Amino acid sequence: MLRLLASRCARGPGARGGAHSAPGLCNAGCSSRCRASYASRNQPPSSEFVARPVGLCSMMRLPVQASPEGLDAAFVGVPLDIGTSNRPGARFGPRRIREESVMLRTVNPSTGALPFQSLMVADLGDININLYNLQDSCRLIREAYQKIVATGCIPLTLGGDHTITYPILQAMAKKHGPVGLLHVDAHMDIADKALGEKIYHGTPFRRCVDEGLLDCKRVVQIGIRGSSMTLDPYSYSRNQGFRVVLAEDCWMKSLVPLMGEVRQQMGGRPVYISFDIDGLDPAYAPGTGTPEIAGLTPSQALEIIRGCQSLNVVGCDLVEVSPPYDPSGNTALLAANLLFEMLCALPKVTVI
Ligand SMILES: [Mn+2]
Repeated sequence: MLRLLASRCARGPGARGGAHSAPGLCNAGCSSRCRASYASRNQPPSSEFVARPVGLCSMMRLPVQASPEGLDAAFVGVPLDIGTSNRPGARFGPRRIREESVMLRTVNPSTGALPFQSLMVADLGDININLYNLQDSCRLIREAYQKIVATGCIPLTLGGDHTITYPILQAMAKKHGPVGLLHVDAHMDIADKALGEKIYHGTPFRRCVDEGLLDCKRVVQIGIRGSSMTLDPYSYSRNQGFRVVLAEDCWMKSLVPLMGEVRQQMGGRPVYISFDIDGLDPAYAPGTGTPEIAGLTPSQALEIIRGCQSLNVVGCDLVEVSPPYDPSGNTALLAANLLFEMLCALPKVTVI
């Protein structure tokens, strides 16, 4: 009877710790009988039994909970955009990404990854930020991430502008020591300051270098392009030991060979993935703050993320989705899918 209920229900044990759910109810409105009948890990509900628009708007319709205790990985929103230099709107990114994530299913037939059979995953909701103070927002983000990673939970972050990666990496380095970084972006984000300010979305990796948060011999920046104020804008990154892969060196190529080299370079030590959606071409991802023409394709993005399988990934983010510039929702849809692919590439995910 229980087996029958489980196979027909297939909603998952959504009630586990659901801070925003009534006891016994998951995001899809599932009864407590479902929880008793199901395996011990959360998973997105099947659209065979639960209509896609049903449920609270969480990432992949996973249960929302306040505590990272007991989780192997968690989606976390950071709705901050006061570090943006041009178009604002990334504060709405996490909600929009969650909305489009309703299309995501449980397994990855392309890679054979079974993330929800391998890991306990939930949505931790959003980090509260101070909309009127960027420094204070960084403190709030750093403190929240220190608590998340202290439990062993791997955060997958829904941004938010790229400023947020700086306090996240502070928390990462506190736990793991200097980390390797796979950074996909149109921009290197290594400016020293703008308008006299040392913290905004153009400086996160400069600040990380200043504070020794990165293992600079294991930093790779992919998709870099666009006009500049100097003819050698790459010198700072290269002088730190970063590998800078320009977008034009990726055009019309598979990035599988590049990722083979990246895996060699990263080895088995901790790696953080920071994916700025503007690394992709604005034809695919127009909803972003600082678009640059002639970027990467979605299939190249998949090659990059899938190429991280087997690495010691300790955290990931997907930043700079700006819904006001994303009328079709395609940018958020792409972001939701890339976050799913990151989940599939985490260590301890079974691959068949
Ligand atoms: Mn960026």
